[in-house]
Amino acid sequence: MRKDVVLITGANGEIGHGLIAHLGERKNLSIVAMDVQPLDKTLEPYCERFIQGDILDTMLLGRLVAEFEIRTIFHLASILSTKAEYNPETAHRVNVEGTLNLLRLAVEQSQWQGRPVQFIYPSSIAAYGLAGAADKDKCGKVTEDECCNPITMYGCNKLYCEHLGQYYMLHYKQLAADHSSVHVDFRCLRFPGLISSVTIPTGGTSDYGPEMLHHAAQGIPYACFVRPDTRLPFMVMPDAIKSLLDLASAPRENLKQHVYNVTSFSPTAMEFYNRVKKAFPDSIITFEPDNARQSIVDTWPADIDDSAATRDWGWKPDYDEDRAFDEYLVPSIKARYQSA
Ligand code: AKB
Repeated sequence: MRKDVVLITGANGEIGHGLIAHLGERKNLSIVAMDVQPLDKTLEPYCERFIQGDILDTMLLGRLVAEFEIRTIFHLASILSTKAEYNPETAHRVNVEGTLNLLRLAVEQSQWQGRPVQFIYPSSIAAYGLAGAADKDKCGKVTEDECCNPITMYGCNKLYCEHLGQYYMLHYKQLAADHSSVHVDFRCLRFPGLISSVTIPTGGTSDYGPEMLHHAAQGIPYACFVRPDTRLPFMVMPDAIKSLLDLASAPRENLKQHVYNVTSFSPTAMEFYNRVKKAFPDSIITFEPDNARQSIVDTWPADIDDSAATRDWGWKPDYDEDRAFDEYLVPSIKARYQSA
């Protein structure tokens, strides 16, 4: 008998870390986790199995079919926006071919099981591409269908994979006689910048928020790489996990679209700085904008419209800006570094 499991790729990443800890605490699911690096020790007790390997390794993914009945795939592994610009072709391979491999695994699993396999995919505000800072000021909240002209490799990859997921769900091998036997239940969230009290992201362009906070808490000086007036949407990790699980448990018939924006609050970098300074008055934070990274952030919207998620599956963040800082980020980050 093969075992019913949830597969989580990118296990050590920011979202993977939070999701595995959350699902693991519930104790009602068997988790198979994958990452290219050894699994973080704190996550080991939550996982039925950890597979250290690359999502580009199709032999490795093929072996999973023999052992497990994968009911849901949370495909979280990716190379983020700044890192992707240093080696765009490698990023394309990981972000696009890796996703393609996981979608094929989902198809194969659904055929073996005779039932749909859920594929939960985090996309990003990087899928947007506004014309620059002036356009950003004018645009206001953008819906899922507006301004999708990404200028980064990561953004292009995310936008394309949103479409790829829909292709696998609706049209995969559409000319084949048994076309209707394929059931990938693809569900996608477009995330804003994420902030966790446990992990620091690596290689993103919205990282100035979490980096500022984690540096300040450790008494390390920080040079913020965007201008003080730069505004971006953010969300704390508990809300990101909640949105993934709420979308996964929404009745399929309620979902009127495949990609949903979710967001929580939209501070400027200066407002973020003020929050951090209030919590850590001795911190040393300067603004030293990096023109190239600033230009990327200038193409990402200042706010996104998540009303479709509210309408279709009742999305509402638990943490507004006050609660995010006062009840989650500041107390847990203080506790984390004081005990370190
Ligand atoms: C990044 O900055 O690349 C990510 C994202 C916005 O998806 N945090």
